[in-house]
Amino acid sequence: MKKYDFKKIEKKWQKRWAKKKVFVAADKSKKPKYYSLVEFPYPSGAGLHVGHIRSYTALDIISRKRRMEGHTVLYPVGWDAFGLPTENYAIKTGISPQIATKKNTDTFRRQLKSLGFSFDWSREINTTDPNYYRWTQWLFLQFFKHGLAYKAKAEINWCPNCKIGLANEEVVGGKCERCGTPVEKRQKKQWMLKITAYADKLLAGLKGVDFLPEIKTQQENWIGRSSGAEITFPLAASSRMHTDLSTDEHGIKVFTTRPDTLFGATYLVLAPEHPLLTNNELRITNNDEIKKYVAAAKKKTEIERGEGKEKTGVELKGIQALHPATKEEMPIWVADYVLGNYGTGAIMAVPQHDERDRAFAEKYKLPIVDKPLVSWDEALKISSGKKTVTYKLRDWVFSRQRYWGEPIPLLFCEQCRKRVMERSKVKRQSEKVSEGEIINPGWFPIPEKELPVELPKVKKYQPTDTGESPLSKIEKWVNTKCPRCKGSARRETDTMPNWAGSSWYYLAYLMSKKAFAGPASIENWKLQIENFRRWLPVDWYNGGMEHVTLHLLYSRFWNLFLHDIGLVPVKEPYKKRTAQGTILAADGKKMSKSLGNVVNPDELIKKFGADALRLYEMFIGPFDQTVSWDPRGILGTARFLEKVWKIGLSFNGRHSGRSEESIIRLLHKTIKKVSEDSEAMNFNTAVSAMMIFVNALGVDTDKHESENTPRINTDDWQKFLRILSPFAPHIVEELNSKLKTRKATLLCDEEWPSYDPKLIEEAFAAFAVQVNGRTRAIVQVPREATAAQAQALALANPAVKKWINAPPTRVIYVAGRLINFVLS
Ligand code: ANZ
Ligand code: ZN
Repeated sequence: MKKYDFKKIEKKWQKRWAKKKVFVAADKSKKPKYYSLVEFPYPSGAGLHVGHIRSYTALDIISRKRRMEGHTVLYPVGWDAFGLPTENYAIKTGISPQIATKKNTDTFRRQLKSLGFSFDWSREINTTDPNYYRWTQWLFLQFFKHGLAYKAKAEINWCPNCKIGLANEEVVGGKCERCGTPVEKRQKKQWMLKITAYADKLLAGLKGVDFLPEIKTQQENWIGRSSGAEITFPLAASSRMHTDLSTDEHGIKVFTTRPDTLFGATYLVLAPEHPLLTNNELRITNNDEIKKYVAAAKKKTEIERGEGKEKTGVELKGIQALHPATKEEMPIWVADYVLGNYGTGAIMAVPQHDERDRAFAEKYKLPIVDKPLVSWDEALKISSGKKTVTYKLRDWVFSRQRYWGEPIPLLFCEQCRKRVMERSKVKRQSEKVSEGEIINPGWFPIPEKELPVELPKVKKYQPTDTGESPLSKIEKWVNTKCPRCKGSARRETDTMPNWAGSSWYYLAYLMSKKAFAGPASIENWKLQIENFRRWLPVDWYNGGMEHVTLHLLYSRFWNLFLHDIGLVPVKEPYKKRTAQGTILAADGKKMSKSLGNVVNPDELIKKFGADALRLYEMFIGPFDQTVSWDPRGILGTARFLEKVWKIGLSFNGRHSGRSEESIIRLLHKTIKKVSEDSEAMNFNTAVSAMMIFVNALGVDTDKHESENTPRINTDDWQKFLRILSPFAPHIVEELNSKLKTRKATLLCDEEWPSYDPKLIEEAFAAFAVQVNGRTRAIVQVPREATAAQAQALALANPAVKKWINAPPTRVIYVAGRLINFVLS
């Protein structure tokens, strides 16, 4: 018998699919469209991870199934290639990120191709390709022009030893990942994207999409909308140096979600960042103590402050606030559990109702009172407060002082800054000045026709000592001409964060090759809208749970904005979003190079074949759960494929008779199960249903094929191959091509089989048979049996018979379930 030579078979069919362009998605087709999307990989030096394969196989199964169901399917892939590891590698080795990226993407591409995924490779993209980032830059400029990009001071993580700004993931336990020096917070002017302007739209959009419930919850919590009220507590007159200032001016505004607890408020707490602390109009007498406390608080992270075990604080001596209702004096404290960038940066403390306030009051012996609640209306009338809404969501810091990112396509002109400032006072006037230029005086977009602003070659990838990006050292690149006054200007040297390119990649896949490589302009973009209309929204998007608060939110934000300015036809880019669970190493730890527990897919493919690996990754456990890799697990799926191979070879066009009745029933049951389980992402149970089916065919793999009597005919067997095909696409193509009775078509082009619901019903029904209400036996009765026939069968059962010592006076009969013989 011919051996199952997966190496040859898999290569052969991968070549044939590519040659026939079966997975190239036609923009124009009468069939309904289906857009499947997986998070495109970051091409790291480590190569493809088994986690990638889990996600990509899952949507490959869906995509292949959809094709068989009659859709034109788009399942694209590309490279999210800007990012830290490549940059750090360049800093260490001097090898340019461009060269490292080319090498890594070549490896990834080879690996993905060896798995037989039905990707449309003709649409491959790479975020570091200047053609790609020309558009990333152009899209950024749309945000800028509409006033949604602004430069402001933001906190960065600063390593005083390496003298560079660190990304959050490079800070481990408060220390620099490379050198272990404690990281400091520094204020630096950064470009920000105003995602907070879209907080409500991002929330509202969740109502109409089919995201996993936990994904919706995480997005909602991240946005963190709280409705409450702002209440002003005036300062006691004695607090002020100059009594002529109005009370309002020096009142403390707090944000509360519980205005009804107003009467229980006994003291106020300010965040260390609160401006009142540095107001020298006030008679604060312990300024030194406060300064010390504030300095210490600034070293802590927001998380340490919020979740710190022991709350600390310092009282502001010499000043008092007044309760707006009782006019009683209230102490004012500064404490770092109150955050400067949330609400108003000040709270009214209600130890009676709030646990944190109670703990703090007990520690510092502050008054705790027991007061009734009042209605919101009443509270708001007393304090003339107003209802407000706050969000946890912060604007998105959109610049980094690093090399390996998209240059931010702006320049600064000092001469023009003054002109813009004047013009914004006189309200815009005739010369066209965009919103972005007004809120960022002196900053101008690089003219569209000069895009992309390409990354210049540098000698050193290390950020400068001052924390500026290495680009700032290339004077020739930095110095440019102002497009307005033609005077000298300087380019922005910050680059975009890792998240930029992935914010719109689902659109990039849809752009025509010509437009993609062409100039960035509104005209060129608008030519793409027909394609956007054809393919959007993405029908099914699968990715990691770790990306649902950042990437998923960011890309929804970009899309909502682009929709608002008429550049995309849909509000929400993704109709459905699911997530796969993590695959841990066999030891239950995260797979990592340093622990030496990483599974190498190349080796597995070499030893067992891509089909066995794909199947194992689906069989490993429930798709949404964390699972541990079992090194022996793949043996099981490999053995299953050997059986399939053996049965498949036994068909020489000879089984044209009827399949065995029980096999037909099981086949239809299996079709139903695989269809439904795949849609519910229960791939593991779909695989096990197919294993059960193959076992039922009862092939003894030790016997020669001619010794096994076939119990299934060719057509039914081919139906089975069709449902297996999205899971193990290569072996089924080979076996299908051997079915001599059929014309040589590709199996992946065939129809997804349907099942006959009548054949799925169980042939027998299990009746509980009772005598005088006590169950004596469970009896299998054919479904087609009449009531009389069923009763006869039940009476014939020895376990029942022995209790029947007289003719029953009455029989209670519940079809398909119960027969009760009542004897009197
Ligand atoms: C009085 C009160 C009484 C409060 C009570 C809560 C319970 P969320 O739901 O997260 O929005 N708060 C306001 N600003 C804060 C800040 N900058 N840092 C830390 N805490 C702050 O929480 C809103 C509540 O958190 C607000 O309502 C305020 O405490 C506190 F029984 O006011 B509350
Ligand atoms: Zn100028």
